Amino acid sequence: MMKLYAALMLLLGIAYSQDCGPGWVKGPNTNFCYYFAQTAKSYNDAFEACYDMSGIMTHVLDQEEQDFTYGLIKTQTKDVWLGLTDMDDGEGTWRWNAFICIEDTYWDAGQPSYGNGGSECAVMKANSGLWDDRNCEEMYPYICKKKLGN
Ligand SMILES: [Ca+2]
Repeated sequence: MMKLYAALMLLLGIAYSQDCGPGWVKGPNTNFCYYFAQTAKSYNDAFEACYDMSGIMTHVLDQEEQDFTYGLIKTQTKDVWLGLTDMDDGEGTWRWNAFICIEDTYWDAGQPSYGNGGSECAVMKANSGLWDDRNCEEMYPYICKKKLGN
């Protein structure tokens, strides 16, 4: 009976991991999958790349997702784009790129600073997990998010 149970769990596990697709990992909410893309791109190019993979640039809605996202990148040296920008609704009105209103925020001290000629896109810092606004043309790795089954 135990063997049957183990085999069943293994099969289910395989089925679930296949649902996210190669390179994607499940998040704390197992209805969502995340992809850490290590190739540095501008914000807009990263946006396109996520879209091409049936996802969007990731958003961080709560502490659980913040911790999970930082866990994906904390062994890295480069900061990573989040899908967070104020380029659409005007300076200082930050919004997740899926038109989701921003609620919990994890800005680093003194951020957003609106430096470098208008920093309208946000990264998660590899050394702390905190957020910083940067020039959207700068090149960083990025994280995509998609619904399981997409
Ligand atoms: Ca900044």
